[in-house]
Amino acid sequence: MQEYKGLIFDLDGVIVDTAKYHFLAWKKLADELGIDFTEKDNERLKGVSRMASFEIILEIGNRKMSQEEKEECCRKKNDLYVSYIMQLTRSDILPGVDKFIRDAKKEGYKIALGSASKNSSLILSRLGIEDYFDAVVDGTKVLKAKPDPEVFTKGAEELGLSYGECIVFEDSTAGIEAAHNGGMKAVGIGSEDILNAADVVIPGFAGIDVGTLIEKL
Ligand code: B16
Ligand code: MG
Repeated sequence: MQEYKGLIFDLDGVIVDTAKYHFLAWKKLADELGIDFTEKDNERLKGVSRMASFEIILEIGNRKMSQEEKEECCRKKNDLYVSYIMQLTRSDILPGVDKFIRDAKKEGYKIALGSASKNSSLILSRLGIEDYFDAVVDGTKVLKAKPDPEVFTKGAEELGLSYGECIVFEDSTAGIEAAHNGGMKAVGIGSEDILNAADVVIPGFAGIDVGTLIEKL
Protein backbone atom coordinates (compact mmCIF):
# COMPACT_ATOMS: atom_id res chain seq x y z
CA MET A 1 0.00 0.00 0.00
CA GLN A 2 1.23 3.47 -0.94
CA GLU A 3 2.25 5.60 2.03
CA TYR A 4 1.07 9.16 1.54
CA LYS A 5 3.00 11.92 3.31
CA GLY A 6 1.89 15.18 1.73
CA LEU A 7 -1.40 16.91 0.94
CA ILE A 8 -1.48 19.65 -1.72
CA PHE A 9 -4.46 21.98 -1.71
CA ASP A 10 -5.73 24.15 -4.52
CA LEU A 11 -6.97 27.51 -3.18
CA ASP A 12 -9.92 28.90 -5.11
CA GLY A 13 -12.90 26.54 -4.83
CA VAL A 14 -11.18 24.28 -2.28
CA ILE A 15 -10.20 26.51 0.66
CA VAL A 16 -12.22 29.62 -0.16
CA ASP A 17 -14.85 30.57 -2.71
CA THR A 18 -13.17 33.43 -4.54
CA ALA A 19 -14.77 32.44 -7.89
CA LYS A 20 -17.66 34.83 -7.21
CA TYR A 21 -15.23 37.77 -6.81
CA HIS A 22 -13.31 36.77 -9.96
CA PHE A 23 -16.68 36.74 -11.75
CA LEU A 24 -17.78 40.16 -10.47
CA ALA A 25 -14.47 41.73 -11.49
CA TRP A 26 -14.35 40.07 -14.94
CA LYS A 27 -18.03 40.93 -15.48
CA LYS A 28 -17.41 44.64 -14.83
CA LEU A 29 -14.51 44.66 -17.30
CA ALA A 30 -16.49 42.67 -19.90
CA ASP A 31 -19.43 45.12 -19.56
CA GLU A 32 -17.07 48.04 -20.14
CA LEU A 33 -15.79 46.29 -23.28
CA GLY A 34 -19.33 45.50 -24.46
CA ILE A 35 -18.76 41.72 -24.16
CA ASP A 36 -21.61 39.55 -22.92
CA PHE A 37 -20.02 37.40 -20.18
CA THR A 38 -22.22 35.06 -18.14
CA GLU A 39 -21.83 33.00 -14.95
CA LYS A 40 -21.81 29.90 -17.13
CA ASP A 41 -18.85 31.29 -19.10
CA ASN A 42 -17.11 31.88 -15.76
CA GLU A 43 -16.90 28.08 -15.22
CA ARG A 44 -14.33 27.98 -18.02
CA LEU A 45 -12.03 30.30 -16.05
CA LYS A 46 -11.68 28.07 -12.97
CA GLY A 47 -8.07 27.07 -12.34
CA VAL A 48 -6.98 29.07 -15.42
CA SER A 49 -4.38 31.87 -15.12
CA ARG A 50 -5.39 35.57 -15.22
CA MET A 51 -4.18 36.26 -18.78
CA ALA A 52 -5.56 32.97 -20.13
CA SER A 53 -8.89 33.85 -18.48
CA PHE A 54 -8.97 37.21 -20.25
CA GLU A 55 -8.12 35.54 -23.55
CA ILE A 56 -11.18 33.29 -23.10
CA ILE A 57 -13.33 36.40 -22.50
CA LEU A 58 -11.95 38.04 -25.65
CA GLU A 59 -12.69 34.83 -27.57
CA ILE A 60 -16.30 34.89 -26.28
CA GLY A 61 -16.62 38.50 -27.45
CA ASN A 62 -14.84 37.70 -30.73
CA ARG A 63 -12.37 40.53 -30.01
CA LYS A 64 -8.65 41.03 -30.55
CA MET A 65 -6.27 43.26 -28.56
CA SER A 66 -2.57 44.07 -28.44
CA GLN A 67 -0.50 42.49 -25.66
CA GLU A 68 -0.24 45.92 -24.00
CA GLU A 69 -4.01 46.46 -24.01
CA LYS A 70 -4.55 42.95 -22.63
CA GLU A 71 -2.10 43.60 -19.81
CA GLU A 72 -3.82 46.89 -18.96
CA CYS A 73 -7.22 45.12 -18.83
CA CYS A 74 -5.82 42.36 -16.60
CA ARG A 75 -4.36 45.03 -14.28
CA LYS A 76 -7.74 46.75 -14.06
CA LYS A 77 -9.54 43.50 -13.32
CA ASN A 78 -7.00 42.55 -10.68
CA ASP A 79 -7.24 45.93 -8.90
CA LEU A 80 -10.97 45.44 -8.54
CA TYR A 81 -10.59 41.76 -7.53
CA VAL A 82 -8.03 42.71 -4.86
CA SER A 83 -10.43 45.31 -3.45
CA TYR A 84 -12.98 42.49 -3.02
CA ILE A 85 -10.62 39.95 -1.46
CA MET A 86 -9.38 42.58 1.01
CA GLN A 87 -12.78 42.07 2.66
CA LEU A 88 -12.18 38.32 3.25
CA THR A 89 -12.04 37.11 6.85
CA ARG A 90 -11.55 33.77 8.61
CA SER A 91 -15.31 33.18 8.30
CA ASP A 92 -14.87 32.84 4.50
CA ILE A 93 -12.90 29.59 4.82
CA LEU A 94 -15.13 26.90 3.29
CA PRO A 95 -16.87 24.58 5.81
CA GLY A 96 -14.68 21.87 7.35
CA VAL A 97 -11.41 22.92 5.65
CA ASP A 98 -9.82 24.40 8.75
CA LYS A 99 -10.44 21.27 10.85
CA PHE A 100 -9.41 18.92 8.03
CA ILE A 101 -6.02 20.63 7.58
CA ARG A 102 -5.38 20.89 11.33
CA ASP A 103 -6.23 17.19 11.81
CA ALA A 104 -3.98 16.23 8.86
CA LYS A 105 -1.09 18.18 10.39
CA LYS A 106 -1.61 16.42 13.74
CA GLU A 107 -1.44 13.10 11.90
CA GLY A 108 1.94 14.13 10.48
CA TYR A 109 1.04 15.05 6.89
CA LYS A 110 2.98 17.88 5.30
CA ILE A 111 0.76 20.54 3.75
CA ALA A 112 1.29 22.57 0.56
CA LEU A 113 -0.69 25.05 -1.48
CA GLY A 114 -0.83 24.54 -5.26
CA SER A 115 -2.73 27.45 -6.81
CA ALA A 116 -2.75 29.31 -10.14
CA SER A 117 -3.43 32.57 -8.30
CA LYS A 118 -0.88 35.36 -8.01
CA ASN A 119 -2.88 36.70 -5.05
CA SER A 120 -2.55 33.59 -2.88
CA SER A 121 -0.37 35.11 -0.15
CA LEU A 122 -2.83 37.99 0.29
CA ILE A 123 -5.76 35.54 0.46
CA LEU A 124 -4.01 33.22 2.95
CA SER A 125 -3.13 36.17 5.17
CA ARG A 126 -6.69 37.56 5.05
CA LEU A 127 -7.93 34.09 6.10
CA GLY A 128 -5.24 33.88 8.80
CA ILE A 129 -4.02 30.43 7.72
CA GLU A 130 -0.52 31.10 6.28
CA ASP A 131 1.02 29.07 9.12
CA TYR A 132 -0.75 25.88 8.03
CA PHE A 133 1.44 25.52 4.94
CA ASP A 134 4.89 23.95 4.79
CA ALA A 135 5.16 25.08 1.16
CA VAL A 136 3.26 27.60 -0.97
CA VAL A 137 3.45 27.27 -4.76
CA ASP A 138 1.30 29.71 -6.72
CA GLY A 139 1.04 31.66 -9.98
CA THR A 140 4.05 33.78 -8.99
CA LYS A 141 6.30 30.69 -8.96
CA VAL A 142 5.25 28.63 -11.97
CA LEU A 143 5.37 29.18 -15.71
CA LYS A 144 3.08 26.44 -16.92
CA ALA A 145 -0.65 26.42 -16.18
CA LYS A 146 -2.78 23.42 -15.12
CA PRO A 147 -3.27 20.80 -16.64
CA ASP A 148 0.54 20.97 -16.67
CA PRO A 149 1.55 19.43 -13.33
CA GLU A 150 4.25 22.05 -12.52
CA VAL A 151 2.35 23.73 -9.65
CA PHE A 152 1.92 20.36 -7.89
CA THR A 153 5.28 18.76 -8.71
CA LYS A 154 6.98 21.91 -7.38
CA GLY A 155 4.82 21.62 -4.25
CA ALA A 156 5.97 18.03 -3.72
CA GLU A 157 9.59 19.07 -4.27
CA GLU A 158 9.29 21.92 -1.77
CA LEU A 159 7.86 19.45 0.75
CA GLY A 160 10.82 17.14 0.07
CA LEU A 161 8.51 14.32 -1.06
CA SER A 162 8.23 12.16 -4.15
CA TYR A 163 5.25 12.93 -6.41
CA GLY A 164 3.56 9.61 -5.62
CA GLU A 165 3.64 10.41 -1.90
CA CYS A 166 1.36 13.42 -2.43
CA ILE A 167 -2.40 13.77 -2.77
CA VAL A 168 -3.95 16.77 -4.54
CA PHE A 169 -7.27 18.38 -3.56
CA GLU A 170 -8.84 20.20 -6.53
CA ASP A 171 -12.16 21.65 -7.69
CA SER A 172 -11.31 22.04 -11.40
CA THR A 173 -11.04 19.43 -14.14
CA ALA A 174 -7.77 21.03 -15.33
CA GLY A 175 -6.41 20.61 -11.79
CA ILE A 176 -7.40 16.93 -11.54
CA GLU A 177 -5.71 16.33 -14.88
CA ALA A 178 -2.62 18.22 -13.65
CA ALA A 179 -2.39 16.01 -10.54
CA HIS A 180 -2.61 12.85 -12.65
CA ASN A 181 -0.05 14.23 -15.11
CA GLY A 182 2.29 14.59 -12.13
CA GLY A 183 1.70 11.00 -10.99
CA MET A 184 -0.40 12.05 -7.99
CA LYS A 185 -3.80 10.95 -6.72
CA ALA A 186 -6.53 13.57 -6.95
CA VAL A 187 -9.45 14.19 -4.62
CA GLY A 188 -12.16 16.19 -6.39
CA ILE A 189 -14.03 18.80 -4.37
CA GLY A 190 -17.45 19.40 -5.88
CA SER A 191 -19.78 17.46 -8.11
CA GLU A 192 -19.17 13.87 -9.21
CA ASP A 193 -20.65 14.67 -12.65
CA ILE A 194 -18.01 17.29 -13.41
CA LEU A 195 -15.04 15.75 -11.57
CA ASN A 196 -15.47 12.11 -12.63
CA ALA A 197 -11.76 11.83 -13.53
CA ALA A 198 -10.81 12.24 -9.84
CA ASP A 199 -9.85 9.18 -7.74
CA VAL A 200 -12.43 10.16 -5.11
CA VAL A 201 -14.95 13.02 -5.11
CA ILE A 202 -16.33 14.72 -1.99
CA PRO A 203 -18.82 17.61 -1.99
CA GLY A 204 -16.73 19.53 0.57
CA PHE A 205 -14.69 18.93 3.72
CA ALA A 206 -17.50 19.19 6.30
CA GLY A 207 -17.63 15.94 8.31
CA ILE A 208 -14.78 14.33 6.32
CA ASP A 209 -12.23 12.33 8.33
CA VAL A 210 -8.66 12.49 6.96
CA GLY A 211 -7.77 8.82 7.59
CA THR A 212 -11.04 7.42 6.19
CA LEU A 213 -10.74 9.53 3.03
CA ILE A 214 -7.11 8.56 2.39
CA GLU A 215 -7.89 4.85 2.85
CA LYS A 216 -10.15 5.12 -0.22
CA LEU A 217 -7.19 6.05 -2.48
P1 B16 B 1 -5.20 35.55 -10.00
P2 B16 B 1 -6.81 28.27 -8.08
C1 B16 B 1 -7.21 30.26 -9.84
O1 B16 B 1 -7.02 29.83 -8.53
C2 B16 B 1 -8.67 30.58 -10.12
O2 B16 B 1 -9.44 29.38 -10.08
C3 B16 B 1 -8.81 31.19 -11.48
O3 B16 B 1 -10.17 31.51 -11.73
C4 B16 B 1 -7.94 32.46 -11.55
O4 B16 B 1 -8.02 33.05 -12.83
C5 B16 B 1 -6.49 32.07 -11.22
O5 B16 B 1 -6.45 31.48 -9.95
C6 B16 B 1 -5.57 33.26 -11.26
O6 B16 B 1 -5.87 34.11 -10.20
O7 B16 B 1 -5.83 36.48 -10.97
O8 B16 B 1 -5.52 35.86 -8.55
O9 B16 B 1 -3.71 35.39 -10.22
O10 B16 B 1 -8.12 27.59 -8.28
O11 B16 B 1 -5.68 27.69 -8.93
O12 B16 B 1 -6.43 28.43 -6.63
MG1 MG C 1 -9.58 25.93 -7.90
